[in-house]
Amino acid sequence: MLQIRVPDMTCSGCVGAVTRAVQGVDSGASVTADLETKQVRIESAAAADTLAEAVRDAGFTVEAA
Ligand SMILES: [Cu+2]
Repeated sequence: MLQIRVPDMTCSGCVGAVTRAVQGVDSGASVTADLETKQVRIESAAAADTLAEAVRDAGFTVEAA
């Protein structure tokens, strides 16, 4: 499980983009996002660095949760 904070995630479209980025790395990953707290919880066997990089590549900021 990876918990990150994505401060520039502002709407459900952003959540969708983050989810697609993560699932581009691991199609079986599950992503739970909270727009209030900007917290994103990722259930995946993929490496944390790889997942974070994919979210960054999609144009988002990734911070420690
Ligand atoms: Cu958005």
